[in-house]
Amino acid sequence: MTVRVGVIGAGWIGTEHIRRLSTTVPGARVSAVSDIDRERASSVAPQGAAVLSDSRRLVESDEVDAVLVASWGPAHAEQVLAAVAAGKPVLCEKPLATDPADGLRIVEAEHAAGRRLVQVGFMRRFDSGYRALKEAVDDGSLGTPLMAHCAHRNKSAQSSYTSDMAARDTAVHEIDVLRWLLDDEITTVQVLAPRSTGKRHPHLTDPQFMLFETAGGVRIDLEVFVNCQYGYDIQCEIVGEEGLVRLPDPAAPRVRAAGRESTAIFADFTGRFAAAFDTEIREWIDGVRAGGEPTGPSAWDGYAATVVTDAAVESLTTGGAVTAVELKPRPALYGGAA
Ligand code: ISE
Repeated sequence: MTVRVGVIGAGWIGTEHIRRLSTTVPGARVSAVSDIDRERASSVAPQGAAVLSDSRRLVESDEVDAVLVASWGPAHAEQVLAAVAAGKPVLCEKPLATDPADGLRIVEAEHAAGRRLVQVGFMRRFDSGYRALKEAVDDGSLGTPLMAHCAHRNKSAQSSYTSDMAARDTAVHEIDVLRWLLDDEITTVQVLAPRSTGKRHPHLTDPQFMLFETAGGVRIDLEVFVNCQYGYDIQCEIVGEEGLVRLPDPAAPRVRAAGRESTAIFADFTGRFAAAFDTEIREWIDGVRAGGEPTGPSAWDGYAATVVTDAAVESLTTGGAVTAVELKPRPALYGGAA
């Protein structure tokens, strides 16, 4: 069976996923593309794919078996809810929702449907390095995890990047991947602002230093620095009672020339996580073809990440810690007791 995928959103990530689905992921093809800018949708749609400006018509089309949401973040929740209502598997680029209440509506819609249909595009869970960290944490070789030390560094941020995006658009990846690595929920958040870099746009607080604590007592520190200048650099170290595991830097050749040795550093996430995106989309399609429920990040993970990023923005705004990050009871559909 070839999965006919409808892609909502013809921006950069939507175009990238259209390329993946059309060239590198077996068992899928793009049967429809929608964008509010119909011309943009038409410019990236594969030959033979329907071109629409109305995402709801795409979701309801008989030519669409599964939906990939890659539109503007605030539009995600309604588009995901439409896919759930249509009973169609949906992969939604982060964020699942820009408001925790909308994330909860999606959780409740899946709960009512009695099955998972939603997967959220936290692609780091598909990165080979993070999967190796998960194995080391799960096999007990570190002992009980105690701390995590992380850094999320971007080379530079555009003028449209705002201080709250450090949590909502950037740190959200660590928030999800650490919940997954530790199998734990984040209950406390504090955001501190070191001296700002002179390399930032004036409106931006950059870098930001984020401190988290989990329900199980693990302490996490995360440096978010989106104007680091030297490259795209992601670091993660989990420290346990008996050992630690560190995210490997991507393999890169060591060049010796002119009396120096150097290795290249990726410029942005598109190169650093290209393989993770490929794996994420390939495994999603494999799951849809098998007729099973999605196994990647769930609507609950998307909801939880939105609650925590809201708390981080609140802490940045007030300057204080948010010590009671509260989630609704986790439904059984997502491994909870509710
Ligand atoms: C971007 O949206 C991403 O998702 C990248 O992974 C992250 O590194 C970057 O800071 C975000 O703006």
